[in-house]
Amino acid sequence: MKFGAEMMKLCLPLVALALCIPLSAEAAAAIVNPAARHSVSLDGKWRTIVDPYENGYYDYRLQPSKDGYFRNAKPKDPSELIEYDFDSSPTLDVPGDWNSQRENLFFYEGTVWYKRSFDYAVRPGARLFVYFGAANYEAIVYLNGEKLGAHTGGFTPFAFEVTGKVKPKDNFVVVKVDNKRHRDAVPTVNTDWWNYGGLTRGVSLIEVPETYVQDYFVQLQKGSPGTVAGWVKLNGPRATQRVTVSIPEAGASVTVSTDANGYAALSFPAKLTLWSPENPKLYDVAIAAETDTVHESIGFRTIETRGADILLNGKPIFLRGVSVHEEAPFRAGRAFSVEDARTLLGWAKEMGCNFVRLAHYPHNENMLREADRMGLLVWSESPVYWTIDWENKDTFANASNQVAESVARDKNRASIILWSVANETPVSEPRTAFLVKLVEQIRAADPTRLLTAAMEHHSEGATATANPVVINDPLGAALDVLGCNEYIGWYDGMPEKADHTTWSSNYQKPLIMSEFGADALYGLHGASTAKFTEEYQEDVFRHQVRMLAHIPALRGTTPWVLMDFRSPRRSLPGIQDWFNRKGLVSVRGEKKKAFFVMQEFYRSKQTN
Ligand code: GCB
Repeated sequence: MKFGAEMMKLCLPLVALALCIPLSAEAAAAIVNPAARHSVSLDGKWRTIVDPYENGYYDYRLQPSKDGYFRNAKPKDPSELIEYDFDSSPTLDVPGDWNSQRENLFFYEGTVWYKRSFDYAVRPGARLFVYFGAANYEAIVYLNGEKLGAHTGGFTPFAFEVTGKVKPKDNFVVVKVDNKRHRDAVPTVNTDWWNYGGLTRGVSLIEVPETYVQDYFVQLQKGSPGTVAGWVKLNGPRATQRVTVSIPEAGASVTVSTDANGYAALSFPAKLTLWSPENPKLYDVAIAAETDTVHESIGFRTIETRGADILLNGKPIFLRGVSVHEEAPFRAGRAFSVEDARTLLGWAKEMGCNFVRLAHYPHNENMLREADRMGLLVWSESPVYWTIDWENKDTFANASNQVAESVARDKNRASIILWSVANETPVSEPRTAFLVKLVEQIRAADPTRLLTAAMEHHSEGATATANPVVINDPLGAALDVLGCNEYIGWYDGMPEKADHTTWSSNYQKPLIMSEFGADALYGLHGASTAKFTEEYQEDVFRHQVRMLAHIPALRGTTPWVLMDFRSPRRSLPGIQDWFNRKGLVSVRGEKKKAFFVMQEFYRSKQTN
């Protein structure tokens, strides 16, 4: 697809739909690249009230109350009855999930109210936003007792404008965070990971000029290593301005004029050192409008497919990957920090990876920024997992909004080469229609990257000595790269079954084996036939790599999973203790035997 001016005209309404206009009317457009803005962190200790009956939201007739906890009320005299008090309530750390911070919240799913006070003098003529990296799952945000808006979806950022609402002294922001699971939500009620609730990523106040650079897309035009293409979008009363986008180190720049909507497409030639795992070169890119300038470190690379090949910067590449959950190393809980990201991605590099699959939802921004710096290619995934309510329009709108927010946040990350729309969704017409719509939405918003999904496989007529598997999921027709999860040797027979399994595909497309693996408790040793031992897991991996080596279209592997992670589905005492143990590394960073099988396999693949 050509990403020129014509293309821009065609896809502008879709881009606007996908990137600029949030579906939740109450949520302001998120601010991209928050780290580059003038901001004040609201991270730290927030006062919290646990509210399982939502007593602070509904009255006793279950009607929304005018005097909910968001008022942060105090008795004016001792005769006044107020049955809550933030300032004498316990605190929780933000960012952070509540489950791993307080023992009695370990299994808690419901509402927790968060409150934090602050002073802030907005500079004259500036605008102020309160920005949330993520809140799982539903958040209603109030400032000084008034509702600002609401947001749904646990893994993407959102912001509300508070210009004119913030006083120089004594403001309070209250957030009702609710992580109850719902059948029609995204994800739905059933997942194999912990439903960590809370303000799981950072919160900040972000100040911008009255007309500011709201968003921009600056990447190489698809298949054109010498052309930077994209767009810029201003927000504010001075919509029409001249905007210069430059890459000073490369001596390349372009000046464009934004239209009445603050929008301008851009395209300019540039001689750039291309970003790759071997040389993750990032350039300082300046987006300079007349009223605002933003800088960002951006890498430039191309990604395409040709038949069953994946071409990075025009050259075939094998994706030596691993799947990763957003689980914090050493402490367990939702990961969020730069250190968490460096540790997890560092282990992946040690295994020999040039690629990570960030499953099963958009990870925190630090993971993507570090992947950009460390030279790891990324598969970024939507939380459309297992049995979503495919025929429900609201469910689609919710998934579509979460995907739009994820693409909006990360579209300038060189590391991301694949957007994945779903994981292991059962084939049906409504499901395929739902996912194809998501694929089309992402292609319109980001024509530069490849689309994939982790699909299931089905064997066609297995016998004791032959197990022919055909990849024939109809979704494959809409994707660029096929992802396939299989558990031969764990849920599906014994490890040896891999020896007589053969793979074929209805599509002439690259295949990534996006999951395979087995549980093992680090330090549990025994026979290679005994489940949960390191030896069993190692044996599964040995048989797997032999099988994988014979799949003609295989262009990548992301075994399940880098590190053990918490899951309420995994209760086995003494072994699982609420952890999925398929990690190649324990939560303490101890490497299991299978880690070294993958390391050896990746050494053999290290030709690129
Ligand atoms: C899968 C899922 C993944 C699970 C894994 C398992 O197929 O995609 O989310 O955690 O299997 O361990 O069963």
